Parts: sequence; C-alpha cells; structure tokens
Amino acid sequence: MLIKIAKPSALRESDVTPESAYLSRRRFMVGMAGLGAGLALSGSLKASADYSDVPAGDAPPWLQEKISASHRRAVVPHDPEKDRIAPFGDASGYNNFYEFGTGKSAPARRAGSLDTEPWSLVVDGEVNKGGRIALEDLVSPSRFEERIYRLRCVEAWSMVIPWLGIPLAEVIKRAEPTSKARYVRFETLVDPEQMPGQRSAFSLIPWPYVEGLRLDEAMHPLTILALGMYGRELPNQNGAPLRLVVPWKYGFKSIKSIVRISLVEQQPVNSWQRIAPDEYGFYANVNPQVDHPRWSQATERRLPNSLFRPNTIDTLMFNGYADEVAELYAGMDLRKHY
Ligand SMILES: Nc1nc2c(c(=O)[nH]1)N[C@H]1C(S)=C(S)[C@@H](COP(=O)(O)O)O[C@H]1N2
Ligand SMILES: [Mo]
Repeated sequence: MLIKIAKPSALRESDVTPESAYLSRRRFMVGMAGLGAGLALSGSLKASADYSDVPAGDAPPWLQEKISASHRRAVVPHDPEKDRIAPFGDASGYNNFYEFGTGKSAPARRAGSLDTEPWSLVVDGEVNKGGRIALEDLVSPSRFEERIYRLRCVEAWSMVIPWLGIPLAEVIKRAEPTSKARYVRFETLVDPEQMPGQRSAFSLIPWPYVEGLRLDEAMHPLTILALGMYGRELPNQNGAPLRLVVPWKYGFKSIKSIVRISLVEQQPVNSWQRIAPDEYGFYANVNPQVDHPRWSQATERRLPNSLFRPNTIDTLMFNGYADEVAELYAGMDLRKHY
C-alpha cells in the first residue's frame, strides 16, 4: 500500500542517510490510518543504519522470522548532525531498569539471565477478547516495523534508537475494547528470584512497575510495542521480550518486560507518580518549558558524549514529535498535567 502523505514533514530521509545510499535507493512512503499531520515514514533499514557490528541475538525461531520480515522503514529524526543512531553498546549498556538495580550499568550486568522464553501476557479489563495469550500469538497477526525514535529520559539524557515492533493500536483493536475503556494500564513482571532489584530492601518502587496511557495516546500510530532493536531481538536490559515505546514522553513511560495490559476506566497511577507525585506525573510529555522541580528540562545530554564533547542539545517540545501529537493535548494546561 503506497500512500502519499499529505504534508511531508520537514524531516527528510536524506538527513540521516549517506547521500550515495539515498540517491541509489528506491523510496517509498507509507501512510497510516488515523495519521493527522505528516509523519515521515520512509524506507530502508540498511541505508539508515548499519548493524553489521551488532552482536547477533538468540531469538527463538518465530521471533527471528518476524524480525526478518520487518518493514524496512523508519521514522526519521530531524537533525542530520544530532540525531545519529546511538552505538548498540550505548543503547544496551546505559539503561534504566530498576528491577535489576539503580545504576546505569546494572541492567546490562544483571539482566542477562532473565528467562524470556516462553513468555505470555494477560490482556484484561474492559475488553471483549481478553485472557492469557502467548507472546507469539499476541504479535503474530502484525507486521514488524522499524522505527527510529529519540528516547529522552526525564534525567535529561537522550539517545536515538532503532526499534523493531508493532503498533500498540493493533493489539488493542484485536482485544476489542468495550465502550468503558478510557485508559491502558501496563505491568512489568514481578519475579524477585530473577530480578535482584525487587529483592532489595532499599527499593523505592512498589512492584510491579506500572505505567499507563490515555486510550488515544495508546492508539496513536507512533506508539509501539517493541520486541527488537538494531535489527535483532531486545537485549534483556532493554526490556525483553517486549516493552512499550512512546517517543514523545519521558523514557519512564516506556515500560519494560510487560506481562499485563489492561483496558481500564480510571486513570492508572504509574510507578513514578506514586513515588514522587510532585516530580512525575501521569502525562510525562517531554516539555522543555516545564522543569523538573530539581533540574531544568530545557536541554539534554545526547549520548554518546564525553567530558570533552558534552553534546548538549536543546530539548524539543514533545521530543520533536509535536506535529504528530500536539493535537492530543489541545486545550490542556501542560504545566498542570505534567
Ligand atoms: N519495568 C521498568 N521499565 C522501565 C524502567 C524501569 O526501571 N523498570 N525504566 C524506565 C526509564 S526511566 C527509561 S529512561 C527507559 C530506558 O530504556 P532503555 O534502557 O531501553 O534505554 O526505560 C523505562 N522503562
Ligand atoms: Mo528515564
């Protein structure tokens, strides 16, 4: 299905592609139902990134097959200089995943042994078709897509990561939400034997880690469930076997290692909101004008960086996805709904 998008975004594929590859390649745009302003979706995984130095994963055959059949298309970040894809080592070595400890390198050191195969989830709440479902069956009707997104942590660092996954909207539609469903609530696995951070007496978080989205945010075409990155399956420290990715919100919304997706009537209380409601809200939209009470959100440290090349860049409203998502919040006071 080749559909021309009405208003091509200012973000061009050539911005992140070596010119030779860009010129020699067939280009195509892919339209998506329900897409308002121009979302630039365009072709070729190969041209946008080279994954030859990424360590091969160990995906089960069904997942390997889905990955190989992925749409080679990407949401192209907009700045040719700054929005370079982070090296795999940074994306898989500098993480937040408190189930494995609070240090940035703890997840990479400790998550390796998490058993993700087989994996199943519960889809429940305000749905006609709920129940426990094997991960393979949850995703099998959907085609995997590559999405290159900025990830902006509330701690003011960021990376550009190429995810592989499926639109969350497709999973929600298949569950047939009832007319009462207004929000989606997500839960991470609780397994203290495998997750040392859940055994810690000093842990801040009441487990499970919980996140939530308004139904229209969950149905937005930019919102995906990721099962892979860099052309392979997710490393455990990045939330294997599946995690949420909501690119216009602070990273803490993108909950990892999901075991439950519930359609609900009431706005869920997410983990960070529960811990520190003055500092973290439900919406958590990236917003350079609304500072964290303890630090500015006007700029961010784009990884990889170093002491000598701090790589500080301006933070963009909605993390640079305003054309796509601003209309979701029309009329809302974003200082109040932080
Ligand atoms: N279950 C769970 N999900 C989580 C977290 C966590 O601690 N536990 N950390 C969040 C935060 S703060 C960020 S910035 C992102 C980091 O994703 P990455 O490690 O893949 O870059 O995961 C989010 N998802
Ligand atoms: Mo974060």
